[in-house]
Amino acid sequence: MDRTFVMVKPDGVQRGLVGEIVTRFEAKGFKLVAARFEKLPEARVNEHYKEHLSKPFFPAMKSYIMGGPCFLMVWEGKNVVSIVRKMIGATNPQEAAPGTVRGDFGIDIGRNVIHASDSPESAAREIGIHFKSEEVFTYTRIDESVLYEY
Ligand code: 3AN
Repeated sequence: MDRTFVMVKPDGVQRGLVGEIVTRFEAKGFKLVAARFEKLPEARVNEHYKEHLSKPFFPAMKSYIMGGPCFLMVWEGKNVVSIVRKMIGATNPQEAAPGTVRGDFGIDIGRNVIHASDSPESAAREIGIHFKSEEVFTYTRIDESVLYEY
């Protein structure tokens, strides 16, 4: 089954949106298989955002991401990477459609509430940065034939 890495950023945590966000993914049918609440260490921020290290917005983004605790998760389900990307909306909340997390709860690109992996390759990389394999659980939640047509 596919997996993706999702993180509620410090603005989302401080605004009390963790429960709302978790509820959306659970209600969609995805399974939460790992979660941790933590203030990200600098080395992992640099590793996670390594493609943005030289971008002009990086220093401000880094201090925002490290400015408070984040809620890190791994979600599992069929096509979870692309579906979660649709559910979080465009990077810039001003362009994110209503009904998406960023479209409903964000305004500025530098305070865009949530991160989710943009491809299966990114998901594997990001899950590996933030979670040990034993922190990602395999368990039975429901009879999945209720959820999937297969
Ligand atoms: P996404 O998070 O939608 O995958 P990326 O990977 O392009 O978007 O950007 C990573 C993060 O960098 C964004 N979530 C956002 O917080 C920040 N970011 C991207 N572009 C900008 C920008 N032009 N100005 C400020 N922050 C930005």
